[in-house]
Amino acid sequence: MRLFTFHQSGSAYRVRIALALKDLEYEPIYVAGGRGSTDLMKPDYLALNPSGLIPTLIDGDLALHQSMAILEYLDDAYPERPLLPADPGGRARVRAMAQVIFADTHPLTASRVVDYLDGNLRLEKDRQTAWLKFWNARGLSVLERMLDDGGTATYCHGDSPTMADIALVSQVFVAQNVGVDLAPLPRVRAIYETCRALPAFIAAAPENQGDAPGN
Ligand SMILES: N[C@@H](CCC(=O)N[C@@H](CS)C(=O)NCC(=O)O)C(=O)O
Repeated sequence: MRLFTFHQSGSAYRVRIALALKDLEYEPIYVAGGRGSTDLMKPDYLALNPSGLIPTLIDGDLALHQSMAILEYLDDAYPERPLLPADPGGRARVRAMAQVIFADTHPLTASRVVDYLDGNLRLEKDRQTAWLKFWNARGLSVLERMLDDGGTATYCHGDSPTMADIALVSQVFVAQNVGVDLAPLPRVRAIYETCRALPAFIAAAPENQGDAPGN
């Protein structure tokens, strides 16, 4: 497999964690992502990923994009060490937590949104930061409430990491980058610390990628 990735991309981080949890080997292809990047709009890349976003996973003849779809694909194609629980209720709970981050939170904090606030709407820097802090904190506080419903144990759902933990860790990374105060989110913080100590999460961590500064 090959993964188009950028160390600072929260969405690529999700896929790196899933691949590492499943012990699947891949070749990273480092793409300059983030604000001002033009690599993602080149025709060759758009043919693989029509959104022009990171990540894209190549598995054989398949070019897969959208991180949630990639996580679901990996679980279907490589079912060992599942990212979803077996029971329908548990699967729905984990998917709901993942969607709070993937659908309701991350899109509002993506670099292209900030580019628009900055370049098109000319919003001052401190207001851009306020926007980022607000949506990050709001999404993570929804997760904090969901973690209080009795289904949580060592991880977001039970005693092995799932898609929900992948979502939580990837968004805490984004939130920390913009200085969100995590003090009011004790459950989120505890699960983040537990996950970050696991070998798969260490291997996938932004600072441990080949394109991270100093590597
Ligand atoms: N919904 C997409 C979001 C992907 C996404 O926003 N990727 C960001 C990096 S985290 C990106 O490529 N940013 C470059 C840009 O916005 O131009 C997914 O889950 O894969």
